[in-house]
Amino acid sequence: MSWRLSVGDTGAGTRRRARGRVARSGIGAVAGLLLLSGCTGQDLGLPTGASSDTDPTAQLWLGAWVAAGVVGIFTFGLIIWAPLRYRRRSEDEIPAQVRYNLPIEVLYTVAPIIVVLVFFFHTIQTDSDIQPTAEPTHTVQVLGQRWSWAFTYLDEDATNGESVYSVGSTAERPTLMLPVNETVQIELRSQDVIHSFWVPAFLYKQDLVPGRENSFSITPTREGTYEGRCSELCGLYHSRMLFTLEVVDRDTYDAHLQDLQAAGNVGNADGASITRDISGLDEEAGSSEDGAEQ
Ligand SMILES: [Cu+2]
Repeated sequence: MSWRLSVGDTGAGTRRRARGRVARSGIGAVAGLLLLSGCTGQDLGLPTGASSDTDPTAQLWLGAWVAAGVVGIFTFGLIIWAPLRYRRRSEDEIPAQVRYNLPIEVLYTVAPIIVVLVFFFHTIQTDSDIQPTAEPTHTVQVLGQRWSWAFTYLDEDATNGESVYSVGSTAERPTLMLPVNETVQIELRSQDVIHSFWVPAFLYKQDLVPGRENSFSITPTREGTYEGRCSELCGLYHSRMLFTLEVVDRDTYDAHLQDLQAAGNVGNADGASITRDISGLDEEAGSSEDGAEQ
């Protein structure tokens, strides 16, 4: 009797220890995932949106995390549970040897397909939801060329209808200035290869494809300075293809355009000689300047 009791106690102790290990592994897995995501705890690593059209993307992001969390916990749970549940319990016992299990094979084929289809559906839906309905009041043409940007502000009132531009190089990142709470049409052109216009705080990016005119409109909602970059690998100095986005009040925006006009940056940067050597390779060769790496 006492022998049986002692065996029973040992079994319960083993189960408790096993449950403790499962709990610790689960907590470790969740903590690891959060750490990997660079998570702030609030937006799960997503930048705080700076335009009027970021909500659908933020919801998709959150939904993806919830789905990944459920699938992850279920999968890790099975991985930990199966070897514990079906472990060898004594020296002279061989656990049941299973060759195949049709229902389980169907399950792990069909379940991932359903997950992918659900992600696909929500991604398409989000993509159509984030197109703003407001009419743009400004148009900025973004010209990409290895490895920098030129921004042309088309037909602005502040410059009496003249277009003005600013241009950068790999050594000096250009600034794109946009007025807060006003809708801007962004027209994307490439002079050479495919680039991608990306402002992480807008939770949006779009490609610049040579020979094709892509565009989208956006309404910045928070004044501030934001990072912008090329997110399509476009050659040697792709990592230097950066720009600064400044979202400012309307007066500052108008003053900036007038400064560009006064500096003689009048016309359209597209095809202008200044953009032909935008990459600044000659400066690079004679310079020890490190530049900003992404
Ligand atoms: Cu690029």
